[in-house]
Amino acid sequence: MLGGAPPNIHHVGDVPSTMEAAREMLAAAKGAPFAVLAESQSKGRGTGGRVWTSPKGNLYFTLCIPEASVRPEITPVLPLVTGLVCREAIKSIVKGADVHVKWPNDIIYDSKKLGGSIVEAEGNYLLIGIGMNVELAPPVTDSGRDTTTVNDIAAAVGQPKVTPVQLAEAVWKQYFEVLSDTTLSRKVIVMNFEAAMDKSLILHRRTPTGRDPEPLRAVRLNEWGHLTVLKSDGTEETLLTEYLF
Ligand code: BT5
Repeated sequence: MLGGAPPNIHHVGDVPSTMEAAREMLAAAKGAPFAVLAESQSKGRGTGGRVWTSPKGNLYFTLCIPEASVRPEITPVLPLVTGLVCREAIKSIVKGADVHVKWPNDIIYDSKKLGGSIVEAEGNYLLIGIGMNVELAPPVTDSGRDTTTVNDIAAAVGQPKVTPVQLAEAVWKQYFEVLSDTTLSRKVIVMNFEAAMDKSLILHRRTPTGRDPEPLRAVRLNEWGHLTVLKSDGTEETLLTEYLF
């Protein structure tokens, strides 16, 4: 039923974070899906309290989905769904875009970070926060990897520039298509994510002060979407909650 819903996107200017802007709109939405798209954020955030640098020109989007529209089987892998949806949204606009994902929540192009997502729950809603660099690639201020933009991809494949509004509408469309597809099992989502991962990336565990020097490589995902990595001593380890640069 949600599959064909036209995008209900509230456009706002500068906000601290679209996550909080969306929270303030939940009561008025009365259980219907909606989204917030901001021009810029003064306190954009990533996971674990990290900063999401949010100048004007990029996409800052929070999609608010009634919890009841997400099959319980899918809920544990929503970060993976979100990465796949963002990848498809970019590919639907920039034909031939060679975009990849990095476990659990990053969008990658040319080994650089293009975007990321966070999933939060509030009342009867799931809040899917998505940041994608469209025009500007902000320098990272911590140990994160280099950054890139959707319009770097467009330039590389000789296609017109993309706007945050175009991308937001494509994310909306793809997200509800995925949620309405009742044949899409958790296993298939995990397989699709694994197939879209850039396994050539050198990964590092995040530590409270930076990043662990040991280089890791993604090997495979299990049915819950947990990543097994290859360590420098040749042994493997399955990560449950660690986040990686
Ligand atoms: C993420 O966190 O990648 C999730 C980012 C979610 C941002 C969206 S914007 C709309 C909504 N409203 C919000 O306030 N947030 C969401 P994480 O995996 O923890 O990555 C954070 C790390 O990415 C930082 O520590 C930096 O290294 C790097 N980073 C920060 N800003 C970046 C940017 N604009 N582009 C690429 N990398 C960035």
